[in-house]
Amino acid sequence: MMRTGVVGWPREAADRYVASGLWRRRPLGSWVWDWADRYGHRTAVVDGAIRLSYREFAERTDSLAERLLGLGLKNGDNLLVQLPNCWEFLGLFLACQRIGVAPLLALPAHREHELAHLADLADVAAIVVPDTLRGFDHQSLAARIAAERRRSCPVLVLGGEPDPGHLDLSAMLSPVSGAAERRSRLDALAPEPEEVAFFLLSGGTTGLPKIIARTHNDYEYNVRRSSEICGFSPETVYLAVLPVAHNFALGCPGVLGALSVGGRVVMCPSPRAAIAFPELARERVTVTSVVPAVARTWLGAADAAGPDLESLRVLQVGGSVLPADLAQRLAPTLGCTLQQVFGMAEGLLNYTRLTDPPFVISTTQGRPISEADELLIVGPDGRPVEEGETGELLTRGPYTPRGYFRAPEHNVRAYTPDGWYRSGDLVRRHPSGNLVVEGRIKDQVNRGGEKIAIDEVEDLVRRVPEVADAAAVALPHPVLGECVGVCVVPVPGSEPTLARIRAHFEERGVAAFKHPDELRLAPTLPLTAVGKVDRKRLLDLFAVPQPTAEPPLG
Ligand code: OOB
Repeated sequence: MMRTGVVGWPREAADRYVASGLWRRRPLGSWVWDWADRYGHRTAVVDGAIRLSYREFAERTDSLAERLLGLGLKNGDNLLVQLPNCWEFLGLFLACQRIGVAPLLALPAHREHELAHLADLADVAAIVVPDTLRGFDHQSLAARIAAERRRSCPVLVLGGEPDPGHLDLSAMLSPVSGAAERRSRLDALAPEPEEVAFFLLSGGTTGLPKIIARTHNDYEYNVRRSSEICGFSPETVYLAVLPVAHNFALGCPGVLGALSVGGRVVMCPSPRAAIAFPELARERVTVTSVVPAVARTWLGAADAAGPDLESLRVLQVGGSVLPADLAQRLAPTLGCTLQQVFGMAEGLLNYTRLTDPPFVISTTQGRPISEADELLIVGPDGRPVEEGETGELLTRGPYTPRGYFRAPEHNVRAYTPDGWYRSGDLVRRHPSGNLVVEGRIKDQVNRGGEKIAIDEVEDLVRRVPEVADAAAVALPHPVLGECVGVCVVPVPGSEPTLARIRAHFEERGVAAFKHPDELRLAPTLPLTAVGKVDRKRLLDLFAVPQPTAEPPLG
C-alpha cells in the first residue's frame, strides 16, 4: 500500500542500491524472528525491573501486532506515537513493522501545537501515549486530538488507568499462545521493502516540524552499516538515554543496532547523571550516545562522584557542536573512546572511526558511513568550493530520502531538482578526509541538540497581543550551546515580559524547549539594507543586559 506524498528514489538509484547489496529488500519486521531465532534466550531489553529475552520480546511483539490488526489497523496506515524510553516503545515499533503500519515518532516534549499538526498531516489512524509523564497529562491531550480526527482514531495508553474507550498498551503486549502459527500469519502480511517503515521528525527551518519518511530498505542499511562501523557485537550493552524517538538513539546504531547483533538494550528514562550513571554501572553498559550538553553535565558528575563507569567503552556524541575543550576531556575523564556523530533525521550519517587518531576524533565530526553517500560542499553560488574550503553541505545517498513527506512547496527549497538534500550546515573537509562542521546557514536554533525553527518562534511571539513585531535569534549558552532569544517591538503603551510570552507559548501547547529564553524590547527591529532582519545586529542587542524590573529567571 503506497502512501501518497512520499518522494521515492529514482528507479536508477534504487536499482543500483539493490544491485550493490546495500538494500537487501527485507522489511524491518523480519528482524523480530531473525533475532529471536539467533539469540533466543539472551536478554534483549532491560527496563527497570523488567528483563525480556529475544524470544519473549518476539512473542509479545507479535501478540501486539495481531491485536493492532484486530483494532482495524492495516498496511498503509500511520500511527502517532509519543512514548518515553521504555521497552514497550520497541515492542510497538516492531509490531507496526510486522504489518506495514508506520509509526510517526513524536518526542515526549511535544504538545498540542506539534501533535495536532502531525496527526493531521499524516492522517493518523491511532495515537499512542503515556498516561502522564513528568506531570503532564498526555492521555487527555491524545483524547482531544483523536476527537478532532475525521475517522475513528483509537487511543492506546501506557501506564496508569486508561480512560473509558481507551486501550491499555501493556495489556496488548501480553503474550498469547500459538506463537508459531501467529508468526506465519504475520509473515504473510509483511510490507514491501521500498515502502515507508516509519516517520522521523525534522527540526526544520520553517514552520512546524517536517516529516521524513524512512523506508525499510534505507533504514535497514542505516542500522546495519552503523553497527559495523561502531563495532557493535553480542557483547554490546547499549544505554538509551536520549529519546529513542530520535534517529540517533533509535538507529545510529542505537537500540536497533544493538539488538540486530544480539546485544542488550537498557532503557533509561532520563540522561541525568544521577539516573543514568547507576544504570550504566548496574548493567555494565559498553556504549551510549548523548548530545554535547549532556556530555558536559556527565563530565562534571564523573569528576565529582567518581562513579563506576569502568564498563563504558565508547561514548558517542552528536546532535550539535561539541566544543574542542569538552571533546578533549571526555575520553580521559570517562575512561572510554569518544566517537563524534554528525547526523540528521533526513539521512546522512558521519562518524569518527574508533581507530581514528585522538586529534581527529576530538576535532572532526566524522565521515559518511557509505561509499554510496554523495557529498557536495558548495559556495553561495551553488558551485563546489575548493578542497578544504567551507561551504554548504549537500547530499544524496542510499539512506537519504529525496524529499520530505507531503511538503512539496518546502521540498522545492530544501532539495535541488536532482535530489540533493540541502543540509543548511556549513562544513569543510579536514585533511584526514573527515568533515568539520563550521556553522550553519539555516534559520534554526540548536538548543542542546533540540532543533527549533526561527520562524516558528517568531510567528508564535507575534501572536501575543502586546507584540507588534518580533524576531528570534540563536544566543550562545554555556551548557546548551545555544538558546532562544527574541527581540520584540511592543504595541504602543504595552510592555510584554518574558514571563508573559512564555505563558502564551504554554497556553498554545508549544513544546517547552521552544519557549524563548531571553527577551529584548526595541522600538524597531534592526534591518539590513534590503529590509531583512539583521541577525548580527539582533545578536548585539543581547550583549547588553536589558534594564528591566523583572527578576532574572531562576
Ligand atoms: C541529529 O539529527 P537532527 O535531525 O536532530 O538534526 C540534524 C542537524 C544537522 O543538520 C546539524 O545542523 C546538527 O543537527 N548536527 C550537528 C552535529 N550533529 C547534528 N552539528 C554539529 N556537530 C554535530 N556532531 O542531530 C542526529 C541524527 C543522527 C545521529 C546524530 C545526530
